[in-house]
Amino acid sequence: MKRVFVLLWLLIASTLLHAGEKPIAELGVEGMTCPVCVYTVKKSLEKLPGVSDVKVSLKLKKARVEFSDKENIPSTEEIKKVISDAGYTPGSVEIK
Ligand SMILES: [Cu+2]
Repeated sequence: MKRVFVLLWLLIASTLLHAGEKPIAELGVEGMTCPVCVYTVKKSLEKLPGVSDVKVSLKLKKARVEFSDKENIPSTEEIKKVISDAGYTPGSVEIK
């Protein structure tokens, strides 16, 4: 009986720990030269399904895309396509 409680507690604890965890994609973006480029890339990435937040750094040549749930993350190819369609060169995409 005690063991059941321990297992149940572990289950609840892990659910709570992962509740605030959102999937994130980090990618390189080459070719941005000014704040308008940053805005264009940001707006393009925001059109991907399930996106909850986008941050783009001109200095780091990187974009960070946060998704609202783990089930509907676009593929790295889809993410790269958005960047190239916007007129920029996508670098490697890392999904965390
Ligand atoms: Cu620009």
